[in-house]
Parts: sequence; C-alpha cells; structure tokens
Amino acid sequence: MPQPHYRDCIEACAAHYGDDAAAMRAYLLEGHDRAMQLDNRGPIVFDSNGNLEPSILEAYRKYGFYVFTGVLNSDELQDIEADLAALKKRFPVNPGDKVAADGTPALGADCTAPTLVWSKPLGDPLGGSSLANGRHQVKLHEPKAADDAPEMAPFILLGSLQFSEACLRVYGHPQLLKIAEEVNGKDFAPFNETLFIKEPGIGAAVSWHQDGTTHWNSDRFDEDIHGFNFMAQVYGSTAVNGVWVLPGSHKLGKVDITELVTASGSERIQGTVPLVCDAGDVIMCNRQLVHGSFANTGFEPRITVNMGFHRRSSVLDVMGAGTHNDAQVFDDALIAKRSEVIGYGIDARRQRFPEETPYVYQPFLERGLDYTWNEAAKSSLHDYNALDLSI
Ligand SMILES: O=C(O)CCC(=O)C(=O)O
Repeated sequence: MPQPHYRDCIEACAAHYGDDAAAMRAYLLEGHDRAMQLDNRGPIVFDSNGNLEPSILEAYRKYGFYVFTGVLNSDELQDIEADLAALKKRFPVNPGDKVAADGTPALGADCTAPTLVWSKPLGDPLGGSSLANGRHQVKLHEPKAADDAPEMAPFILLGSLQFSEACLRVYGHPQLLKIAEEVNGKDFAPFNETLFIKEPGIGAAVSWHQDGTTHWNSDRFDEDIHGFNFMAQVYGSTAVNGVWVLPGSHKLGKVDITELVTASGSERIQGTVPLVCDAGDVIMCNRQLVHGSFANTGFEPRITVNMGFHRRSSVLDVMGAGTHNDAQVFDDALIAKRSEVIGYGIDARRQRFPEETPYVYQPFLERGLDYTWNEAAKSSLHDYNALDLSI
C-alpha cells in the first residue's frame, strides 16, 4: 500500500507552503495515517444472494466514501493509459485552439458541449469564484510552479466517454453498475463522466466543496439525494495528489465551508482525510461530502476516471443545476437518451472482456432496449454530455 516516494512527495509538497510548511507536512502525514485506519476499504464482495456485502454499504453510509481495491486489472489499466497518451496528443496547446501540437484537429474542437477545463499550473481556478454555482467558497493556496511549466494546462475533461473507449468500458463494469443499483435502485440514472488530470508540478487544486446544488432544501432531502461518484484511479491516489474528504459530512446538509476553514485556522480543514489508494482501485464518494484536492506539488500523477450515478427520483422532471451544461428539465425522454451510454458501456466491455457476465440494466430490460457498440454508436456519443444530469 505505501505509495512509491510517499514521504519524498510529502516533503516536496510541504516545501511549497512557505511558513506553513511544517503545518502542511503534519497535516499530510496525520491525514494519511487516519485514512488508513478507517474500516472502509477492501475488494468488492457480494453475498450469496448477489447483493453487496452489507458491511460495505454500512461503512459507505457511515463515512460517505469507500475504497474498492483491485477493481481494474493490469490489462484494463494499460488500455486506459494508452487512451490517455493518445488523448493528450490531441489536446489543444492553448485554451480555445482548434488544432493540437501536430496540426491535426484538437480534441473537442468540433464539440458544442464543454470539454476541457484549463488552469494555470498549480492554480485553483474554481476556488472563491462564482463558477459552478459558487460552490467552491474559498481559494486554496496556489503554489509557484516551475519556470518551465506551461502557462495553462487542462485539468478536467468533461464528456470523457466520447473520447476514450477504455473509460467507456470502465463505465460498463458489471460490479460497479451493480453497486450503483444497490445504492440508487434498479432504475438508477447517470450523472456525468469526467477525467481529473493532476500531473505532478502542474495539476490544479479543486477547492473544498460539496457537489450537490438542487436538493439541499428538498422535503425529501437525505444523504443520497445528490448521488455519488466512482473515482477509478489509473496511478493511485495519495495525500499529496488525491482528493481529501470530511468523513460523515454527507449527512450534514449544506455546510458553510468558509466557516470550517476559519474554525480550522487554515485551509487544512480539521478532521479531513485523503483518499489513499493504489492503481486499479475505485473509490465510491458521496457527492454531498465536503471534499477537495490541493495542487499536485508531488512527483506522481493522479488521473481519476470519474463517473457518477443518481437515483431516478433525484433527476426525473427536475430542473438541472446548469453546473456542467446548460440548465434544463430532465424529462423521461432526456434521461432515456442520456442512459444510452450505459448500454454502450456494457457492450463495449462485453466485446473487450467476453469472459465477464455483463450487467443487465433494468430500464433496458423493461423497455426492450439493446445496445451495440460500433462506429455508429461512437458517432452518436458526440456532445452526449450536453445531457449531463447535473443536480
Ligand atoms: O479529483 C479531484 O481533484 C476533484 C474531484 C471532485 O471535486 C469531484 O469529483 O467532485
């Protein structure tokens, strides 16, 4: 479990915090230790009825997150890495450029729905801004990047499944979809899919926030109403480059983060722990948890294949938050259209891993729908994230 260079990364990170270096070092070390003591990690286990082992759901509900170990095998990780390398070659050199470095059309250049989100290296572009409905209430420390760092770099890719078949196949993972069913019901609905790109020395911070927007004052409010994200890790995740969370905060309703920071005496919110895990592990993270990540001042990359799921009742006929796409009402037809990617994910996975038993999605069964992953399906995913179920 110890990450390679784990202590060196912590030292490198602390060194970027000036007078706060000692406090940052202690925060990282103590947070790591506390995270490793929590009883919320292990392989995916189903009981004899095919349901998720109850103790796993209990721990998830208690802390608001669970680390599933060893979910993606080395073949699958290699597929993702190959896709990532190809994607990076297609990134525009500067925000808004229509071509990549080699002069070919840039990734997303022909998309109307949002794709790449950029930041200055080690910046915190969302913190303290009105972006994403102003949910990132404070700005985190923006360490100084190396002189040879690029001026701007992509740190989020929205609508990622239209660009990466390997990520689409993770989305179709039968055990993960079964877990989505257990938490959100057999008729669960998608949310969105993204890549978080945290290259060492470059990767931006994502300031403390809770993800939900629309349901904080709902009569039906509960800890699951804004859904959850799976965060599959391509290289693992550490105290330095990973997401930090405040365990149990998914039950608290809307939290005043500015007040938490003030009470903690710094941006190092007391009681938080990092999501620490290895390559191939998948974290399930309640969207209502207070969470965020610091700029990646360590030596290791973190790439998260993020994919979220909702209860149908949380999205059906609801006016969206407009956080990830234009705000719109999610009627049954829109949800059905947005759910097609589940069918394509399941079939793309079946083609690559024929020895697995594919997941059966109840709404497709009820409606007699069947999806085949092929070139036509691929084209149909263009701009699919314009229908993200953002709440
Ligand atoms: O991966 C990160 O650094 C941030 C993730 C996050 O904020 C989210 O998934 O809502």
